[in-house]
Parts: sequence; C-alpha cells; structure tokens
Amino acid sequence: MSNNKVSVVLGTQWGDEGKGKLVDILAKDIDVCVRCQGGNNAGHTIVVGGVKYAFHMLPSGLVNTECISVVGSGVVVHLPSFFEELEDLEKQGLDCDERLFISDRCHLVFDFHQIVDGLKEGELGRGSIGTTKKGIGPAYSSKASRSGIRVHHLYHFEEFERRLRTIVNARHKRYGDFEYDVDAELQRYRKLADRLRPFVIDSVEYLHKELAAGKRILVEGANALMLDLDFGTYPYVTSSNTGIGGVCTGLGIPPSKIGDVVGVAKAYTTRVGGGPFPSELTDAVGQKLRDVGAEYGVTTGRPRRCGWLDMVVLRYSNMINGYTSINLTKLDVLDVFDEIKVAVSYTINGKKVTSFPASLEDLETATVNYVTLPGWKANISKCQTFDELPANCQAYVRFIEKDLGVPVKWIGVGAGREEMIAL
Ligand code: 2SA
Ligand code: GDP
Ligand code: MG
Repeated sequence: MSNNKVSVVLGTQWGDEGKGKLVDILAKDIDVCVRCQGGNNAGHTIVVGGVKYAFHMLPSGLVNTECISVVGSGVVVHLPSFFEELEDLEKQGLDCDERLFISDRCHLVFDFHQIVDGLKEGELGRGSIGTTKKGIGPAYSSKASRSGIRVHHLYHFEEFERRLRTIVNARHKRYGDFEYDVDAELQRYRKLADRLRPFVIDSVEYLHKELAAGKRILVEGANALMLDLDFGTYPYVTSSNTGIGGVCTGLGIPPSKIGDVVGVAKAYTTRVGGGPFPSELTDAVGQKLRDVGAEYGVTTGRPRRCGWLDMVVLRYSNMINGYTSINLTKLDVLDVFDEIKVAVSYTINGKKVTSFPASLEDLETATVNYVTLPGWKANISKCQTFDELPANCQAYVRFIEKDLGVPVKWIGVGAGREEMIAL
C-alpha cells in the first residue's frame, strides 16, 4: 500500500466477497482505515485465531489495535447501532478507545427511517428490493432531499429538534400514522450527543493532514459495484455509490490522491435480496455453493442466492472502478466441483452482449454463455503459495486474470486471516 495515496478495497460483484478479511490483512501495514459510504447494512466478517468479528458500520481496521478507524462523511449512521457495535467489539476484547472517529458531516439514520424502509418494502410487495431494513435508503433520501440531519446538528440542539420534528411530520403525511415518539427520541439523542462528542472530528481536515504527514490510509468499501446506485442493477441496488466515485464523494478526497484499488472478487457469485442475477443457479449446484460457502447474510441471516462466476459483471465492474489488482476469494469453496462454469457473455435478442446491460427487461430475456473449466477436486485450504495449488486451480485463476487484464494478487483459501495466498 502506497504512502501519500489512499488505497481502496472495493467489492466487484453484489457484496459479501470477503472485503473485511482483506482489509484486516492490509490493516497491519496502514495507519488509518476509513469507511466512505453505506451504513450498518454492511456485514464484514473477520476470523482471527478462530474468533469471529462481525462489522456492520465500523471499519474492519479496528481488529488491528495499531490502526485508527474513521467513519467518513458519506456513511449514514444509526447512533444506537454505532454504540452497540462498539460495545460488542469491546466485549470481544478489542480496545477501541481513542482510535475510532466519526465525521461531523455524517447523516444520521433514525428509527423512523428504519420503519419507513419496512413500509416502503411492504408497498412494493412482490417487487420489493429485499433491503436490510436498516433505514439506509430512507436516510439517503432525506440527505438528497436536503431534509437530513447530520452529526454536527446534535451540537446545536434547537436546530436538531426543529429538523427532527419537521422530517417526522413529513413522513407521517406520506406514510400515515406509524408509532414514533418524537419527544422520547429527542431525550435519547440528547444523551447520545454527549456520548458521541469525543468521537466527532472534521474528517476532511483530519484525512488530508494524515496524508500530508505520509500516513497510509485504506478505504474499506461496503456493499459492491453491482449494488451501486448509478451503475448497479437499478432499482435493485443500495442507495449509495459503492464504486470508486463514492470514495471521493464520501471522504472529500480528490481522484489524484487515490493509489491502489483492490477489487475483491468471489470465485463464484452471490447476491442477497431481489433483482437480476444472470448466472444464478436455483438447482442443487446452487445449493451446494450455498452449503459449502456458508452463504448466509452477516446482518440479516438471509440465505444468499448463488451462481457461477460472471466475467461480464467483473469486466463491467473493472471498467468503472479501475482495479489495480484483484483478491480472488473463497476459491476453496470450488474444491468439491467436478467442473466449474464461468459466464463470459450474454445473448440478448439474438445479439451477443459483452457488457452489463442497463435494462432489467433485457436482462430477463438474456441467455448466458458459459465456458466450462475442469475442477481440481482437492483441498486447497492449506496451500500457502500459488505453486502449491493444483494445476487446474492455477488455470482457473489465470483464466480470470487473462480475461480481466488485472493481476490477481491475493487468493483466499479459507475464512481465517492466515488462509490467504499472496502472489
Ligand atoms: P439496503 O438495505 O437498502 O442497502 O438494501 C438494498 C440492496 O442492497 C443489498 N445489500 C447487501 N447485499 C449483500 N450484503 C450486504 N450486507 C449483509 C451481509 C447483508 C445481510 O454482509 O451479509 O446480512 O443480509 C448488503 N447490504 C445491502 C440488499 O440485499 C438489497 O438487495
Ligand atoms: P464482505 O461483506 O465482503 O466483507 O464479506 P462477508 O463477511 O459478508 O462474507 C464473506 C464470508 O466468507 C465471511 O463469512 C468470511 O469469513 C468468509 N470468507 C472470506 N474469505 C474466504 C475464503 O477465502 N474462503 C472461505 N471459505 N471463506 C471466506
Ligand atoms: Mg457482507
């Protein structure tokens, strides 16, 4: 990871590629770990010495006790969850004292946003997005419509109260009479404001000063490119820019300060929630991927939809994010398959399509063109170098690398911190 430049870890597919694990590994060589978008909809799992840590809103860099962590201004924060997550980590023995900060520009997620998230999903019925119901979409809606409430408002409480009453009234007008006690909420937030005060910083000034001092900064992307508000499978997306653009807008860092951009790609594909997934397997093979890969949501416990690796998705994701290297993860999950398929193009209305289409209607009629590669039918979880991997496994990695034109620098062969091959 380079000095004077910000390094970035981003999800290349629909999330849950194993970003948290890579961030934790890189954290030993960095000074500051930052989240730039999303909220506690994310679920990043880290396994160290058999102990499992689940991160939702806080940066995964916290596992490394030398690392400072910052919740950047583009993140939407549900304060009660912020403190719950912190308490859970401290109960697991992580001392986070004086090494966790939050931007004064973060927008707040309130319980009413979470209620509205559920109501909106209910209105959509069968076409629902399948959100995590953490209030992420409604909070970013408040932000975009300029009625949001930011962390700094907590310290001008009259303004905070005025804004809260106004926004809750507006939501009642739109969604009718849901249960929400504004007076009790105000009392709760007075206390939360005091508790939060030591964590609050101007993150723009902080990060730029650290960069100028030669500190190494690592950005932990949450969710993934195919869930990006602009470039994902809209409307089946999250409500933030999960791609490289979200790093600049969510931190106040210019593109010229961005160095390495590591794309984390699962060796197959998963997705949680609704929306198109061209290489999805709804048969026994998909179930096998789910069982072997333990594909269940970290935040909601939902079973993840599973399918083969899709190079159309990865190439599209790379065009937008410009990966300088790839971390291929969960390659060990493919150990049990006789043969492995990889999607290389789609055919839509008789035409071969090699980039990811915008229209969900077109995607629905797409047939997926696969190539089939031989499996390796061997346990790779103990392999520590590329050379130790079986020949067919090496060929699978090289196939992806060649198709994408980006070097694979890390290969995940198990959930543990040490189960990662560096190339
Ligand atoms: P939201 O809640 O508004 O962001 O949901 C919108 C869509 O984004 C998807 N989404 C996710 N997809 C994968 N993993 C996520 N985090 C958790 C995890 C998910 C979980 O790590 O397992 O526990 O279920 C995540 N967060 C949001 C979501 O499924 C919707 O499709
Ligand atoms: P994130 O949201 O991208 O950080 O990923 P999640 O934590 O939601 O999901 C990835 C899951 O796979 C977690 O349970 C990880 O512990 C696990 N994992 C990460 N890398 C590997 C790997 O290389 N092999 C296996 N078997 N599991 C992995
Ligand atoms: Mg996850």
